[in-house]
Amino acid sequence: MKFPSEPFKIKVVEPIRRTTREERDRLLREAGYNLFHVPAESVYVDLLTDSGTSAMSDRQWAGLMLGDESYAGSRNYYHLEETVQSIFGYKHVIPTHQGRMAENLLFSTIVKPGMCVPNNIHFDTTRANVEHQRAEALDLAIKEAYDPHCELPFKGNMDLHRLEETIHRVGRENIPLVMITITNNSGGGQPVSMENIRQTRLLLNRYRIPLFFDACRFAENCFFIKEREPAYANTPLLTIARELFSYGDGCTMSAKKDGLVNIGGFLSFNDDRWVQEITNMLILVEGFPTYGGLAGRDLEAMARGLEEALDEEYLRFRIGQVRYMGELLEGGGVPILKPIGGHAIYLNAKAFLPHIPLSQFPGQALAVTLYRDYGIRGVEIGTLMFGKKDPVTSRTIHPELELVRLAIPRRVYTNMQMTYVAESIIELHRRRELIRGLVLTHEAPALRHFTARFREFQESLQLQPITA
Ligand code: P61
Repeated sequence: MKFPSEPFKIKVVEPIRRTTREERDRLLREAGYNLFHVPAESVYVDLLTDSGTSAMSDRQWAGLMLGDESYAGSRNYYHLEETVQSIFGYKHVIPTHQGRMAENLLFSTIVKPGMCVPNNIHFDTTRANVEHQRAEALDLAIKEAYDPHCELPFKGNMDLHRLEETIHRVGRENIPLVMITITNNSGGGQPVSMENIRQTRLLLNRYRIPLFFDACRFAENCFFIKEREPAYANTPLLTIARELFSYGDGCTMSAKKDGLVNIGGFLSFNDDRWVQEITNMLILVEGFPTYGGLAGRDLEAMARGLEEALDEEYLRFRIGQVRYMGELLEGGGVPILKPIGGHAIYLNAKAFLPHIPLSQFPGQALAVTLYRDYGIRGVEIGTLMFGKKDPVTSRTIHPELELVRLAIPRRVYTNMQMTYVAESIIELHRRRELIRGLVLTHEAPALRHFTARFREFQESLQLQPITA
């Protein structure tokens, strides 16, 4: 079947309150047209993120009741440790409350000022944590990763040529580790091939540089390997995962994605030299090493979720559901980033709204209209999130892509709700010229997308936008 139906039935339901367009219009005005400030209760289909928004299984919920809340040596920690070792294969397992803490512990231990950390594309928290150590976070994905139309099976791959050039340019002693993000979130949820990972390992062996994975969406990446890399067509997903991680020295993990939990993460690695310093820091900022900022019950849910995430039937449905919505949109003529990735659909706002100049935030205008007209919440990934000020002219430097991400939570929405989303966007696309741009009225110096405020652009009110 092209689009497998749900491999689960629904045991508990969470009613969604329907709102009117008038109500959403008022909420938007109150929120300064910033969707982070709209109450989630007033959203019909919430595609803001796939992080921490998964529905847990009955097996995970049952696991919560087996939570051992002992301060030290909780049995749930041992279950997590055993599960992580069996999938990822690394010696040390350090639980954290979410992914960015794993990043912080790792980088604050091994990255020093002036160093350089290459990645295919850093996610924003990873970049921020590298830069916090006053090191350079360098993105080295293949150049096709930046072309929204180029269809490659493994568009998340590392550019090995540029990686080797970088090693020569900055010196191996200034590269404490190389990271690979699977799947590549900032590049559209695109997978990395086993072959590319193997070649990266071989290259790094020559320079004795450690390789780490940002493993948030590892199960989805493994499914793409099985689907697209012929040598793995008949390999069980767990075997694929074990081989993939065997090429690395460790990983950071936000279990809020492929751990199928609402909170949790970990850092795992082999090197005994780092464990003492990292554990000391963990105790300082998170807690004792057998709970790392989480309750025993959270550890149990995470252990069970990691096992479930590699279930092939689940993944076939999961990847199929994202593809289902993407293909409906494409069929309806809506411009989207290609190929369709593992966890989200990205609307190409520049092509959707060619009449709105970048200075009027077409991505944000599209996200706002989607919410106002249909109760659907996505997130702008474009000028608002990544636009930078030129330090000399103070003009905005626009990022290459202007996108609206529709991230699909795991096991939460039915295909009928996905159909609703696709049909709404197709309808909106037909009357796209009625959508107006936005004028920025307030911005914070850093991570401005969380707190920015806007007003709607009106021809009669040609006030200067503050970014101009
Ligand atoms: C997301 F706007 N992702 O995609 P933590 N690595 C990778 C991630 O995708 C990721 C983390 C590390 C989110 C949540 C999010 O400014 C933002 O458990 C590839 O969230 O700490 C998270 O994992 C960090 C969205 C996070 C944001 C920060 O929606």
